[in-house]
Amino acid sequence: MQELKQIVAHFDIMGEVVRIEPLGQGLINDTYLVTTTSDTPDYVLQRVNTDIFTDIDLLQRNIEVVTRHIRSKLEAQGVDDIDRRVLSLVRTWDGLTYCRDDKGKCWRMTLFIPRSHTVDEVNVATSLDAGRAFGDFERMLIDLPVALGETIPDFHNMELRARQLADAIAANRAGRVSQVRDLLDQLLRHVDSMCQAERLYRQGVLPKRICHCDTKVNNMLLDDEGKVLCVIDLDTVMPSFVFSDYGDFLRTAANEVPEDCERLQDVRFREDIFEAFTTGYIHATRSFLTDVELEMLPFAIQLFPFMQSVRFMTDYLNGDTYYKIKYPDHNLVRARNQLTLYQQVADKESVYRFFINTVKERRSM
Ligand code: GN1
Ligand code: MG
Repeated sequence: MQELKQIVAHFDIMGEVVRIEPLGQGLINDTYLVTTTSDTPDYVLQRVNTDIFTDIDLLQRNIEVVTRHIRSKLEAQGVDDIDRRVLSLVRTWDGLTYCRDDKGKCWRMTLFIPRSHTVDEVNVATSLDAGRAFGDFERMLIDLPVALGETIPDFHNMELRARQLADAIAANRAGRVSQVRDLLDQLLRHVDSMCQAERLYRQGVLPKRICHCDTKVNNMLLDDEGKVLCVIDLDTVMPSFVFSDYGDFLRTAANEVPEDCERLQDVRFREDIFEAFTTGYIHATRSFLTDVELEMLPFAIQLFPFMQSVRFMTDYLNGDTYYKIKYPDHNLVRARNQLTLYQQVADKESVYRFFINTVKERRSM
């Protein structure tokens, strides 16, 4: 606590720090809630994992540009309560959006949005709201006047993830390859078809847009009534296929169980959540999504559990260097869970497409 207090002292915050405690379940950064005396705002303090986000200046600049743009849109629309609808970065006494501690670690702060919470599960109503929220997020950024950098280059590039898996198999750093042959065979069988989007991009058929790229359920803040206030965790906001946002939300939200549930028989893709999220998302994005993007949304439903399975598997083979784990086989359990989810959605493309077309053609929602 004393060390964390010293870090907070670099930032221009209001009030006296009363308490600092861990917040959330992120797999990458370390996050804390900084509570101050009762009449002043509370804050979120985060240590940025710079092994993963190697260019902190680019990262913070992206977030600054995006939050400023969204804020000005909300102001223009006359939205109430703007401080609860977009993140606010806190500056250091030197006017920067992050600081380095004496060990070289990078820290940043945002205002804690009062009367807000995150959840790990959603219902139909929240999924409809979430579709709108992530769709609106893309829509608000469609006219961003400056180009954003890729905070993790090729983050959702399936060809890259496939190469990383192949490298991990070849290096066999943790000596685990022989134990997971069955799973690897299943993944490798589908890798090529899962790399369709990159091929279409090279042919100029599929665009990239500014996407959130981590549209997990717990990256939305909800108010006391369960309504979405805003989306958070903006580290991966960058140019990508819209599939990133559509597919990643359904990967977590529509899975009946968490991504690390060991009981594979309980993994189930919830069609009610799919329908609700799709309705909200298409409603918010149909003014700009191209026919190819719409046509390929069912592909995105498959791609994200598949890619996540590949990423967890790669980390497992590399000896768990990327994702935080709680026990030795944690990444393997996650990889199996995600592969199971992929298998469930893989042969349902026509069912999903039918629903998507119905929503697209509906006049109002
Ligand atoms: C990571 O840290 P968190 O939980 O928001 C990861 C996502 C994965 C997710 C899997 C930068 O996100 O891409 O989908 O774990 N973020 C990064 O749970 O790799
Ligand atoms: Mg997160």
